[in-house]
Parts: sequence; structure tokens; C-alpha cells
Amino acid sequence: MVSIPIPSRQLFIDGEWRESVNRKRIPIINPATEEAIGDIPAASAEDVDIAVEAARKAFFRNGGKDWSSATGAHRAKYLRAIAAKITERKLELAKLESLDSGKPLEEAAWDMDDVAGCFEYYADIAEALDSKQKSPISLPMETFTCHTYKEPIGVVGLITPWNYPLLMATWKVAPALAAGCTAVLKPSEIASVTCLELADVCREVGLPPGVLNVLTGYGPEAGAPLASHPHVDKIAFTGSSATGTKIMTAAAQLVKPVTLELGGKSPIVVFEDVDLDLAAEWALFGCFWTNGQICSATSRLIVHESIAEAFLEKLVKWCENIKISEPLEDGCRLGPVISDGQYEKVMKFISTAKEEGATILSGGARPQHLKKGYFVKPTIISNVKTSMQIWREEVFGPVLCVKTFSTEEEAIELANDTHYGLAAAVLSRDLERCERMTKAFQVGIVWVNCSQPCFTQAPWGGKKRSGFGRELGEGGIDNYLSVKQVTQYISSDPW
Ligand code: TXE
Repeated sequence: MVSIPIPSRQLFIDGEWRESVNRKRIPIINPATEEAIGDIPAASAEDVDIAVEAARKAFFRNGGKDWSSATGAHRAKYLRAIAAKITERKLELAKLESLDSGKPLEEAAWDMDDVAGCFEYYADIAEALDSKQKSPISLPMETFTCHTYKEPIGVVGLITPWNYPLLMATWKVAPALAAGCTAVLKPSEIASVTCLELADVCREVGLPPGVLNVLTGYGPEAGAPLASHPHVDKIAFTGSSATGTKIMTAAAQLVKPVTLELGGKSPIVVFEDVDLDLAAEWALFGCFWTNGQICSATSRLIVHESIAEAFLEKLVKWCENIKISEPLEDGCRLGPVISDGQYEKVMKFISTAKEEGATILSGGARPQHLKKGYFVKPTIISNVKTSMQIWREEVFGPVLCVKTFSTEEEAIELANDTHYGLAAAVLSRDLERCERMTKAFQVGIVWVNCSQPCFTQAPWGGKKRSGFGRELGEGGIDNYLSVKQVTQYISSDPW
């Protein structure tokens, strides 16, 4: 598979490419080769001020006769044009995503389909919004009428992570723009390339200046001033719980609403009545997809003791035969983790698990045949105790830890034994049992007889320390809308 050059871009502010005020750049490292393949601008607080000002102007331009007060149908045209351009540039964008993030090309191509689909979906929702305006409310007194308006919340700050660089940005940009908000997007400094290409797509389709601004840069230098900016009306964030806490703290100073999608340590419970081959496929996909770097990865396998040995044998065999390679190579199933920092972090988790007495059933090291790149073999860890770090903390790498259970009650207790509450999966032929498990899981997303499928139409988000608020689905747009109640006194002569 042929590699492609990385476009050299500036910050995207007010519909134009602009150099960052400090002119600093951040190298782009290909995680499969450890080589610098380009660079991106490093925005600072001064750039944030300029971008927020541009977004405010676009929101209020002509006394509000522009983006914020245009009809949903008008905004939908732009969202559809963005979707069409993404589809047109799908292979190129997928390659850029692979080079930048280490994601296997096939998976990056699925992401691009999802990105286009998400813009299309919120174009439909934007149109539907028009007919929902001025919703009447019936009151118990005839002398009053009441209705509500749904208005865009204002200028929104969108701070996103590196594991699905363009898709996570789209989950926020599409509903925000559909609602009539204007936005400043701050992607992760570790993988920003496709978000800058999204800016280019917006420029190509003629999105009005200032409606979407893209600032690349480090978290403390560009993300923090965005989160605490007095003219940003809302922050939507996906990333680590530690940074989520900082963002919520900054937002709290200005009573600014936030949506937070944070980490996870999701369980997959496998009962004894499953087809072992199919269940093994779901368990592996659920943990090792995107090189194990998914917030919803089902990284704690809780398997019935009666099938544990046979099941683990299958998983180990697969792990030993999986194709690990540069992500653009044909048939790549597992690429590198995102960065040297993440590689060190994953390896430290594995060595701590060993020190604490767990057993490495498979993997636990870098593949012999790859001398460069941040590659980690798919790793399965057994003999795990619930007190161990590997059971309790998010690894964000291709590492699955295993515990066995004997009763349904025990499985539930193990599944809920975490501070996180994003997702959970249950695999069993007994659908009544699946229903009981579904109700018992303390999470925002449950998968029955599968793991990880994600649809734009269905709400996504967690409980406990996995955050709050729901992205996607019809309700996803409500994150960017504010409801205004209008009550009118209708006596024949109020005065
Ligand atoms: O995340 P951060 P990092 C987890 C995963 C990973 C760990 C650290 O376990 O190992 O987080 O990754 C911006 N104010 N997840 O350091 O810091 C930052 O620039 C405002 C889970 O990359 O959360 C980036 O744009 N913004 C996760 C974004 O926050 C700040 C996906 C996310 O970075 C900031 C990624 C600050 N003070 C990592 N500091 C998931 N839930 O999907 C950083 N940022």
C-alpha cells in the first residue's frame, strides 16, 4: 500500500489558514516508524482568543441573521456538502489517519464512512429541528399561553482525543453545527492531521468564515485557555478522566456546561452456553480493535469457569497468529500504539501485573519481527486479583485481563467492580439472563452477544467516572441547544 505525503497546514481561523502567533510547530510522528513525517502548528492562548472572537462574530453576525439564526435546512446543506467531500476523499483521509495514529487502514476507512454518515445524520436532524421550533405547552390556566424555542447555546469549545481523531471530532462538530452553534475545535496534539483536513473540507464547501475554527496545539497551552475562556459557552470533551476533571473545574468557575466522555474499564461476561469460536471473535474484537485504544474496550474478560480453559486456549492461539504490521500494509490487523509515551505506559502496566503475581498468557512484549515502531503484541493476562492495577485502571493498549466466575451474581459483582461505567457486554444464548445482566450493569452502553458496534443513531456515553451526557442519536443535538420558555398573558386587555 502506497504512503502519501502529509499536507502542511496552519491554524484554521475565520475561514483562513493562519500561522500561530508564536510560530511554533509540533512534529508529527508516525508511530509505526518513529519518524517525523511533518508538523502541525502549536496554538497558544492568543490564538484561542482570535479563534473564539471569530466564532462569536460568526454566531452573531448581522445581528444574528447568520449561522445561529439560519434555518436548520440551510445549515443541513453545508453538513451534506461536508459529508460528500469526506466520501470523495475517503481513501486519502483514511491513509492520513493511519499514518498519524497507527490505526490499520481498513479500520481508518470505516471511520471515514462513519464520519460522512454522522454529518449526513445531523443534516437530517438539523432539518427536523425547524419543525420542532415553537413547541406549544398546555397550561392549567386559560389566561396564559406557553411555548418553547430551542436555540443554539453559542460558541462551543470542542476538545478531542487521538484514538479516533476525525471521528471523535465529528461526533461534536456535526451536532454543534447542526444546532446553529459556532465552534473552536482543539484536537489532540498527538493526532491532528485529519482534523486539519476537515477544516480544508469546510473551506472547500464554503462554510461561512468562523463557523468552524480548528486550533492544533498542546492541552495546557491551547486546550486549557479554551476551556476557561469567558466567551466560550460550552465545552464538550473526550479524553482521560484526569484531564476531564481539570476541564470541569475550569468550566465550573464560569458555570459553563460540559459534556464529558472519559475513560473506561469495561467488562465482557461470557457464559458457558455460547459458541466458543464466535464468542472468542467478539472478545478479541472488543479489546484489540483500534490497537486496544478504545474508551469502551471490553478489556476485562469475565468468563464462566467451566469453559475458561478452552476459551482462553482459543484466544491465545489467535493472538499468536494475528498479523501485526505497519498499518498501511495489506491485511494488517494490529498496528502500533499511538506514541512512545503510550508504549511505555502499556509496558509498565504489563510489568506491574507480573510483579503483582498475574500470569502473562500471551504477548506481553514487542513483536520480534518489528524493530521500529510502538508495537505491543496482543496480551492476555490471567491469575488476576481485583486489587491489581491491571484490573482497576484503564490501559489503553492491546491488553485483556481475565477472571473466572461460577454464578451470575458473582459475574455481576465482578463486572461492576470499577469506578468506570461506560460499557459492558454479555454473551449468552439465554436472552432472559442477558436481560437481567443488562439491568444489573452500571453503565451507559450494553452490548448483548457482541462488543463495540457503534451507530450514529444510538446515544453514547457513560456513568460513574466515565463521564456524563450523551453524544450521538437524536438527543446528541440537545448538547448544543438551550431551551427558552415563553409564557404570555392573554387577557383581552392586559394593560
Ligand atoms: O489524554 P488527554 P492523553 C486516556 C488513555 C491515555 C490517557 C492519556 O488512558 O493513556 O488518557 O492520553 C487535551 N485543558 N484516553 O494525554 O490529556 C489534549 O490536548 C484542556 C482515553 O492524550 O485527556 C487532547 O486534545 N485540554 C480517551 C485532549 O485533551 C487538555 C482517549 C485529550 O487528552 C488539557 C484518549 C488541559 N489541561 C486518551 N490537557 C477516551 N476516553 O477515549 C490535555 N488536554
